[in-house]
Amino acid sequence: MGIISRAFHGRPREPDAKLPPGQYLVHDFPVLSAGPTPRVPLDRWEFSIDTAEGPVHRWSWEEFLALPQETPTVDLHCVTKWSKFGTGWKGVSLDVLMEDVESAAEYALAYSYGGYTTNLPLEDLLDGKAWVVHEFDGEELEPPHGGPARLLVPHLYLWKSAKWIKGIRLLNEDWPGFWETAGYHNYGDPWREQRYDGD
Ligand SMILES: Nc1nc2c(c(=O)[nH]1)N[C@H]1C(S)=C(S)[C@@H](COP(=O)(O)O)O[C@H]1N2
Ligand SMILES: [Mo]
Repeated sequence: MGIISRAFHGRPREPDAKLPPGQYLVHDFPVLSAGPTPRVPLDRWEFSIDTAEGPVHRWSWEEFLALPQETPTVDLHCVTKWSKFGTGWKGVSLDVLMEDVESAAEYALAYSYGGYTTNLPLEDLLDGKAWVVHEFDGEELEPPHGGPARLLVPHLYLWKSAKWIKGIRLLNEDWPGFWETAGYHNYGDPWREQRYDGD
């Protein structure tokens, strides 16, 4: 008996420990955008870390690509209930981008070309938990999925992973972003099913 019958007679599958409550698995990669896809020419692209007083750091596309790169493989969880396992990315850790930023800020507001914003505690961007990525699955990131570059914060619902990212503003108080002011949960932990305000 070959591989097929072995798979057929295999142990019943365990409930998937990698799937947060209320989520189902997809194998395609849905696109969810609240507006049109902004087109950002690379010679005009820039990414900044800034405070209310102004930019602390700013990188051109070439400068950004010259930073140390990582290739995280992560699971994605969208608040609309699809999850996608084992997605492969390439980009720069927020730990690198924040390396010599002196700030007592506790909050971050990611903002994008096109005007999208999303807020999160600064600590959720640090310690290997977040990246600004520019490649997906070995190819340059397509504009519908946030190219040239998007934020990737896989431990929170995917609306926190701002596409077409332009910068991160460091703040002493929390400023709710686009979906957070529209009734979504302020934090968005998929394991605690924090989908909407009040969850
Ligand atoms: N700039 C921007 N980023 C965004 C969004 C958006 O509308 N604009 N949508 C968010 C939401 S709700 C989700 S689920 C994911 C979808 O990412 P994808 O289109 O690559 O699947 O992007 C997030 N980042
Ligand atoms: Mo979403």
